[in-house]
Amino acid sequence: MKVLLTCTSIEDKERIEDAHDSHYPLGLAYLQAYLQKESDHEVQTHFLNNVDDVTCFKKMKEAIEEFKPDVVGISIMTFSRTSSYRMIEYLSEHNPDIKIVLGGMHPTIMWKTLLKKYTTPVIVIGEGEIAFADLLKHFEEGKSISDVKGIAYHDGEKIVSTPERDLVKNLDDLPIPDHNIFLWEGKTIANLLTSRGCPFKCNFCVLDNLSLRTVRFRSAENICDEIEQILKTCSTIQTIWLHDDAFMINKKSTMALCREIIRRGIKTTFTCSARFRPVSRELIQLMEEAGFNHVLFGLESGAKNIMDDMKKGITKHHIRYATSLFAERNIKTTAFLIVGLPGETQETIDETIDFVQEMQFNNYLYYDDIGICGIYPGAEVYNIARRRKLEIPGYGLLDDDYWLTDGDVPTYTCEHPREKLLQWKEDIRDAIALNRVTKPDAFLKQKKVLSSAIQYGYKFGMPGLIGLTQNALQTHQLFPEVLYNFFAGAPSRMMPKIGLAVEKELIKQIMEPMNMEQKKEFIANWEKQTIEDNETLKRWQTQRVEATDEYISLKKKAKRTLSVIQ
Ligand code: B12
Ligand code: SF4
Repeated sequence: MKVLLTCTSIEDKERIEDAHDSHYPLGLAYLQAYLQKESDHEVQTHFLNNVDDVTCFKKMKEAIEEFKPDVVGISIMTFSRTSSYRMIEYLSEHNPDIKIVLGGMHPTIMWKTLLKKYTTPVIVIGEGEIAFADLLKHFEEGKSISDVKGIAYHDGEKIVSTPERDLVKNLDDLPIPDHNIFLWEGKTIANLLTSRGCPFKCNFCVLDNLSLRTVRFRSAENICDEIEQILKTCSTIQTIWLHDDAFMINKKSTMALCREIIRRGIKTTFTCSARFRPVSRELIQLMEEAGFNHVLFGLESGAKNIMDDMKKGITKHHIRYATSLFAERNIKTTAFLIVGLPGETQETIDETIDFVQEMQFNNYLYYDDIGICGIYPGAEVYNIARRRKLEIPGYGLLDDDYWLTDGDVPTYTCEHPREKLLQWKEDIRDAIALNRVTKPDAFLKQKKVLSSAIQYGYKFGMPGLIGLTQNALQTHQLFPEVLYNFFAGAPSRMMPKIGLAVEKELIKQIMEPMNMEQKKEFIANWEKQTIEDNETLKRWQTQRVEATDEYISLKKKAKRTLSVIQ
């Protein structure tokens, strides 16, 4: 049979139109590889997430006319669902003989609702490799699909679902995903999964719907075979991104992977998203040796209550401990924040700013963007919003049928209006985003973390910050002293002085366009802020010392209760 696989256009405001270095859907790469190994079907995959819906539609029409598939499989995420709907409608109307199969996160969760709207597709619920191959075999042999596990479809007027299919137990049994479809010479990023699943259930996350909180790891050998294959296929790859649900969740597996990468002499860099626990000095050192140079953390909030309600299983102590360990190595750390999670208030926003700045002071955490809590079906926040009957202008009350409309993924506005959430987002950015440090208000909020920002700038080569620091050193004639301390083996002794010099340079820049009145006001605010900053710095110092003791006792407790992640 001829099988055409695709993932359709992501909604406009979310789409990144740079296909060159974009991430790609590993799910389809797994399906393609599995079908190629386990069947004789002719499979073609089209990656259309990054194009607008007109182009997406045109490319699919051409592919259908040329390839003449018997089956079209569409991978759907919530934010690509509307272009997928258009595809289903087109296929049902113009090519009714082609069988439509849907899979991915959105259909896995919303299969019932989807089948209310569309009668033709068959939906594969959950992991797709084995179920899809089984379904295709039934299609080919003309057999009833009622005994294919893990699917849902229309049987006449009735919507039926078959018994759940077991998750893939041993991930090493799956063939290595087919990266060739998504990689070409010139591409610098490749994607990889070392595990599937996460034992937690954060209130904004949907991932448990697919892997049912069951964590499975690939062997280090199997992963390294894939890495070597990627690097052989595409010589321009510089970084491999690990997209696991929860990479680093098991120290032993992470260390085994690092050791195998080192043993094989694999030469590339790795970026991973990760949790703040479990970590250890030994693990982070091994990661650096293996080539990990960027770790992205889901911090989400720095407020204790929100952290507890979020159910991520992470406390401020874990974060303090992890950031202090990462500060010792040359691994860039980025964190993500979400504004507007349930329970958010002005106090929790202030607490988040304070905590993030404290972390930035220990080891500068860089922030790419700050998200506003979106409501994805399958997440706890969606259930809360549904219960509270969130009103979405133009769409009435939020219920499952909302996802049959073309509406955007709504934000969690049960507790605060969107404008408030946007304002909080801006407040946090003012307090932590380096590119805002030349704005008077943002400067005042950020000045206490300047010296660690400078260290970060030098460590990871940020030209703007380096230039600013060089100028400050020159103007304040600090070069001889810096050199002296460098050769005396105590370069960090100079950091407070360097920080102050940069602060003075920034003050000069900021005050230049101001009139006398504005200058006076700014200086008064600066003085007030400096007194506050000194208090804050003292408090952070005490918290850090206290945190170490508390962390040790927490770790002992965690070992007993959460053996799965230790
Ligand atoms: C890589 C990635 C991206 C990449 C690429 C997306 C892609 N097309 O894969 C990019 C960078 C584009 C991306 C972006 C975003 N992402 Co993203 N992303 C991921 C990530 C980390 C990995 C995806 C992956 O490779 N999974 C592994 C494969 C094996 O699983 P899979 O894709 O689900 O496929 C399996 C099954 O679903 C099924 N299947 C899948 N398709 C099909 C099709 C058929 C026909 C069949 C039969 C079966 C089938 O079989 C596959 C194999 O078992 C996931 C988290 C995760 N670990 O899954 C989030 C995830 C998909 N992203 C998510 C979100 C929310 C986003 C963002 C909106 C985040 C944000 N707020 O900015 C943005 C979107 C905006 C944008 N700018 O594009 C959510 C999606 C929620 C939802 N309901 O759709 C996820 C699940 C993360 C989460 N914690 O909630 N993301
Ligand atoms: S730890 Fe990460 S993957 Fe696990 S539930 Fe929370 S957000 Fe989702």
